[in-house]
Amino acid sequence: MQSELFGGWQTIDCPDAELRYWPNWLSSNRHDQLVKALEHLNWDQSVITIAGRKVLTPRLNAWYGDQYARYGYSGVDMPINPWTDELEQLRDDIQSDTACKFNSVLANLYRDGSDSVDWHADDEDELGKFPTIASLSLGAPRKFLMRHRTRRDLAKIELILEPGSLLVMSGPTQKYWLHKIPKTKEPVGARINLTFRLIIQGN
Ligand SMILES: O=C(O)CCC(=O)C(=O)O
Ligand SMILES: [Mn+2]
Repeated sequence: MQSELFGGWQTIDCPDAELRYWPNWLSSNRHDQLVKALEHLNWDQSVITIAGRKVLTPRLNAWYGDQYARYGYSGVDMPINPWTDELEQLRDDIQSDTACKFNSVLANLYRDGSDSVDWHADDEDELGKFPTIASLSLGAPRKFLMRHRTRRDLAKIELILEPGSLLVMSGPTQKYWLHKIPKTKEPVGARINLTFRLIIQGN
């Protein structure tokens, strides 16, 4: 199912999607330094509205980027924090390895196995029709699931996102597929995920 592409990239063959995975994108030294630095991000637990009910998201998050890059989901308008040195350096490095441009990053902190993100696609209008999302994982490995929105004949895709790995979803992926990080009863430590995005309509 997976084949070497170039450099550290592996393509993940999958209809209606473009997926690239780079298992050890970060060296272990840089990974460990980043974990320490990212603890100090401006973490917040958003209240989202689902089916008219207000609930706390089962994870912490923080939004960083260019000042005009406004972003919202599920009724939350996320306040934007200016780039930190670490996040800006990561953005530059990811831009040069993916040949894609990003103006913002959504950081997620999964404190343990009871934190999660439910089925969704990163398909908000401000990301454009065919968004590229670059997703960097640090800390505990967690399962990442994908399912096609309409094709029941296609099996779910299951990846373990390893610390230091970079997953890039692009092309039609968000239009056709949903993804999630399920809760787990396994004793897992904290995980940080950074999803670099390009917000097209700033105001
Ligand atoms: O934590 C992850 O790997 C995925 C996060 C995610 O899907 C999101 O922030 O939109
Ligand atoms: Mn997502």
